[in-house]
Amino acid sequence: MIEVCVGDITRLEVDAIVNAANSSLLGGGGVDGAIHRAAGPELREYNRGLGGCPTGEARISPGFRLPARHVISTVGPVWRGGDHGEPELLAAAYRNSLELALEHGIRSIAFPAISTGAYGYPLRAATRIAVGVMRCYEARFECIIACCYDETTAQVYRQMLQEVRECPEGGVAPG
Ligand code: AR6
Repeated sequence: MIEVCVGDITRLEVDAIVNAANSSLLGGGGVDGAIHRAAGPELREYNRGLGGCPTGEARISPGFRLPARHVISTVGPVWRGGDHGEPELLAAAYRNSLELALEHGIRSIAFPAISTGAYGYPLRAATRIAVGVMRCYEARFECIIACCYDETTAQVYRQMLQEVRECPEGGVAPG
């Protein structure tokens, strides 16, 4: 099941929340800042030992003071016009987060709209990729939540879930 919710991802009681991090994994603005504030300084300390994360990959940490049991940090691409491998890297960020979750027995997981804030990825194009990958993993989780910070983003997700109803060829929906 894929669910769309509107609100603050740091409040969700799920097995894992995903962080739209930067490659340092040491915190930043946006959802990354919110997650580090809510998890406490232990998250930064723990992540220091992970030694960073390249774009498209994912790393796991405990949730510390969060209601979520784990934080999966992934790094989405910075939008540079669309012909610098952005779609593949964004799909990889979602896919690698979900694969890591499966390895750790995670059954419920919530994602923010990765790369669509400070990293500038156009919302509709990013959402098509997010939903495409989520469809491919849907059956292996109890629940995959698209946690949108605003209603506009949630509307785009709801519409995309109607358009992309199953796992697309190659994991990334065309267009
Ligand atoms: N809960 C859910 N979604 C949120 C929250 C929240 N508490 N706060 C913001 N969002 P962004 P990016 C939404 O900029 O584009 C950081 O500095 C936000 O409205 O957080 O991947 C990192 O350190 C938007 O829809 O992430 C990196 O340097 C979405 O989360 C860089 O920003 C993603 O926006 C990553 O940029």
